[in-house]
Amino acid sequence: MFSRAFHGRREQDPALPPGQYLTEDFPVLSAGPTPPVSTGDWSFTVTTESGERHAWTWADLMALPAEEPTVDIHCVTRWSKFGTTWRGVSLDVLLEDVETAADYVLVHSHGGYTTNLPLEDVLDGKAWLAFEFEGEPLEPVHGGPVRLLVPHLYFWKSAKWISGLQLMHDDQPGFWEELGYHNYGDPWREQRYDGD
Ligand SMILES: Nc1nc2c(c(=O)[nH]1)N[C@H]1C(S)=C(S)[C@@H](COP(=O)(O)O)O[C@H]1N2
Ligand SMILES: [Mo]
Repeated sequence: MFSRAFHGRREQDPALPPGQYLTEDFPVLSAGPTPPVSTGDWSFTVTTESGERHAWTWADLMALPAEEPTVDIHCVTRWSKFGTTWRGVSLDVLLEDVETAADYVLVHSHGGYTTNLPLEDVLDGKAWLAFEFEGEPLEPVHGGPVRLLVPHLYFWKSAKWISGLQLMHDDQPGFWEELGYHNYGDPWREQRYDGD
């Protein structure tokens, strides 16, 4: 009975960032309609700060070595989901032969969505171009055929329907970052809004 006193206040799950709750669902959060993107006309373009372009088709992407990361995801609207399994190509693989001295990335999506990140946050095994979720092709509402997956930051950085990366010397805010969300978005430091 005495032990109740110690358990009266529920301990925060150490894997759950501050201010988040766990969900088993996979909510859909989109700032606009789902753009029609098919694998047949899919392409991914990296533009460097000097204007050089590198492009991949769906067949190019499929020919690259893929990984199956299992990661926790955290949305700024406070839901988190543990142990999601994806299949995708690491950005390390895609950027391997891209010569750049850029420090920042502006991610572009079909439909006009953008989000910004330091380049180092998409390197060293921290980001993927994901095309499967839990063993199935990624559904269009969740960004299919291909979305960015950057699980260590709030999920708005994981751009759905990704079309390209723009490498830049100077940082430039994306869609939500312009509207007052935090420029970096680390869920462990609860960087939800500008000034957090
Ligand atoms: N292109 C695009 N990517 C996007 C968004 C969007 O509106 N458009 N919403 C972001 C936000 S706020 C979140 S939380 C996640 C939601 O992904 P989901 O709908 O698969 O849960 O996608 C992110 N990527
Ligand atoms: Mo979000």
